[in-house]
Amino acid sequence: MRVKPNILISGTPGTGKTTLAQELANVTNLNFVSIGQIAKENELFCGYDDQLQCPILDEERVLDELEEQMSEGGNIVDYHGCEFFPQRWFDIVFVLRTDNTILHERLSQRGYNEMKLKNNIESEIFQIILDEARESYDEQIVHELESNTPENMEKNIEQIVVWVNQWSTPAD
Ligand code: DAT
Repeated sequence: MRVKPNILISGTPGTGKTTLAQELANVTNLNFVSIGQIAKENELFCGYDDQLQCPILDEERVLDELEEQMSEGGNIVDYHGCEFFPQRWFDIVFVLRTDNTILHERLSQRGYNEMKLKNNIESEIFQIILDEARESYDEQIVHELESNTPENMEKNIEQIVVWVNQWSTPAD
């Protein structure tokens, strides 16, 4: 049994996962776990996806790398996918959602080329990650969060902090 919860923050690139997860880690006593960063630091890749134009994660090695830390609890995991994690790892899953025009602007600013932009915007339109989350976890623990404005971000942080505090103090 974990004494602190594990949270998954997922969503299409640019929806605000890293911003939300880092801010949450600052205001709670949970660890920020960036899958991308861990993969980079430990070279946990096994190829390159030409269509999505990003390295392909060596999922098995990522899971091995994180198993012990996840079983201890107290982690906020940031990743633009969710189906390969074991269901037992997470107590709650948030999928951030952003309107197309806003997402387009954020990803253009990030310097994504036309094909990468198009693939990611389409992924958001077809709610690929939300569906993936609903298929991979108990629907009751999967929550869609709007992430268009700083006000959305603030409200999401507030709500998740309340949830974390309630989780840390189980009822009698
Ligand atoms: P991700 O980790 O999902 O790729 P990010 O946290 O890096 O996304 O955010 C991408 C950019 O968008 C970054 O400049 C911060 C901004 N942003 C994210 N969420 C936002 C929100 N709810 N309101 C305004 N700006 C936001």
